[in-house]
Amino acid sequence: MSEYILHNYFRSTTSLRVRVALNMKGLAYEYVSYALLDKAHKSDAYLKLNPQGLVPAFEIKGGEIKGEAVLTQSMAILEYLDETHPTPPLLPDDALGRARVRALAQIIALDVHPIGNLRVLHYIEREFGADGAGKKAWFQEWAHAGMAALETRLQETETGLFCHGDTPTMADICLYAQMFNNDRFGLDMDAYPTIMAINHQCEQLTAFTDAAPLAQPDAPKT
Ligand SMILES: N[C@@H](CCC(=O)N[C@@H](CS)C(=O)NCC(=O)O)C(=O)O
Repeated sequence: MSEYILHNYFRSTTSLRVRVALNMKGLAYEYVSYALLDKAHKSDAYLKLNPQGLVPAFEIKGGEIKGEAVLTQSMAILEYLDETHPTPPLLPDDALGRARVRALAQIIALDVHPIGNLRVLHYIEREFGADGAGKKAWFQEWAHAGMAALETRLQETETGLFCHGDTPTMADICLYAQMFNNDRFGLDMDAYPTIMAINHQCEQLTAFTDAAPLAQPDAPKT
């Protein structure tokens, strides 16, 4: 039995972040899928793991010595994995660098991702009558705001092949994951060449591509 269980869903980009980090750290885990469209993440059993009713949840079965725990919130899980398995690091070793990487990651994780979430889209549909085009316009408004700010920040000298230097950090993990949402909503990325170049670098790494939605066991077979 694996020490770790990831409660997640193939298309969930917050889950994808955790999958990349686990792959980078070389940690095996059990994959448990929750079909979001079937509301599997709203079952009583899942709400005991994460009362927010959102994936992912990360279960640690460390036995008597390490104890057992369920972690929620993908960015907190990433920080936990980095603290407990420091190699390779997901954050730079200097405080200013860490602040920069966290800020880049949070442009996506805090300011862009939440507005495209299923429950938010369902709400604007239900309460304000937003149709497919309306939901797309809603997503694109906020995603462009975030991508434009990120592209500007990536002009800073600290940027290398990746968001911060030449090795991937949690900022790259968030960037790579968000690209799948951008793609689903047809976001035009022409104005963001640095983001595209960094995403291309991520696509060269199996830790990233093995975490991609279509590489997961619950993805539809084509
Ligand atoms: N801030 C949370 C967000 C988690 C989240 O929004 N998960 C999405 C999938 S990417 C979800 O469970 N959505 C289900 C819903 O909206 O009902 C995190 O980073 O873990």
